[in-house]
Amino acid sequence: MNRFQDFYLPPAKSTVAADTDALFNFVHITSLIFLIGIVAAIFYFVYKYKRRSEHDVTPVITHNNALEITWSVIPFILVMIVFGWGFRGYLNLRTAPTDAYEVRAIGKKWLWEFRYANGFVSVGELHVPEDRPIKLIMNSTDVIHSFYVPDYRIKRDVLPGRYSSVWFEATEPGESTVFCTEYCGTAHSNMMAKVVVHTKEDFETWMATAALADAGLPPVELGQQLVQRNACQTCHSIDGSALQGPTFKGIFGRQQKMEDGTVVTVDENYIRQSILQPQSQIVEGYLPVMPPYQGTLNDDQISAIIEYLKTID
Ligand code: HEC
Ligand SMILES: [Cu+2]
Repeated sequence: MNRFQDFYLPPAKSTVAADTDALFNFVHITSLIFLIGIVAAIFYFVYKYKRRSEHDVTPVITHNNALEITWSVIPFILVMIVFGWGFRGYLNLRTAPTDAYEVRAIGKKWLWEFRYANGFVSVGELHVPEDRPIKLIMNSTDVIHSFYVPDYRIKRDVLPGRYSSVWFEATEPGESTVFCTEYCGTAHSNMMAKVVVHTKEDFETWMATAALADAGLPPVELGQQLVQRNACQTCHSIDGSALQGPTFKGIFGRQQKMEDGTVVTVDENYIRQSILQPQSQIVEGYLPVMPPYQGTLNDDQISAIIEYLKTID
């Protein structure tokens, strides 16, 4: 059964998933029954009505009321069932329960950013409690993206200059993957995030500690946390290996050659500029895939990251 599940549909981990899957299965199985029936009928008729002698003549049949009504009414009923069922599901997906917990989601080339009521911001990770409806209020800072969580059977476009929303209720603690399903440029296929579902109690603790965590941390430690929380390490290693971006190892003070031929020394202002507007100077040999953190990281946070980067050598 599990192997079949893997092959067929992803695990169903939201309250709406079962109904969506039931409709999907209904369409799938009905189509299969018709496919088999029609193909069988074709073979049967080919055999039954094949020409048996020189004198076989095709009879003239103009129409058959009973047959015509049957083959119109049955598909009509099936289509109306699919329509009614689908429309009910669609309305349910479009109207979030009024007690939903709201989180802001921002799509940008090429990451997902989440902002919570207590001011906490996380990149690439959406933290939610189980058994509670979550409403995402989404927008994009550049092009059209699309927020898709297969495990929850939800998908919704994320647009620049306008809010869209989607809601879900996770049924079990664990992790699920978010994909961007609207082609948005070079690193579109990397534009993923995960939903981390906590039990109710864990979520309370997470909320309380996440919001307070930054206050009073020494800059280097805060910087290290921010680098993790903002998914920098998906593109920057600290061990000297080049990922999508240059390594952070020994970054401070090194000479870096740019695409336009200039050589810069990595100092505070260069790092700050690289984080806020990465496209303004591109390091030679790399693609312009780093998302701008303008609006995501404030001055204190950038200073902390710089302090942390100084320590990696
Ligand atoms: C999607 C991948 C990606 C992510 C995420 C990312 N970067 Fe980058 N970063 C790059 C690439 C590629 C370059 C080189 C091209 C350029 O200059 O824009 C770069 C360049 C840099 C540079 C200049 C490096 C040098 O050697 O000159 C700094 C500093 C930097 N990133 C910091 C960060 C920080 C801090 C974060 C997290 C807040 C981050 N990056 C997140 C891809 C990424
Ligand atoms: Cu995208």
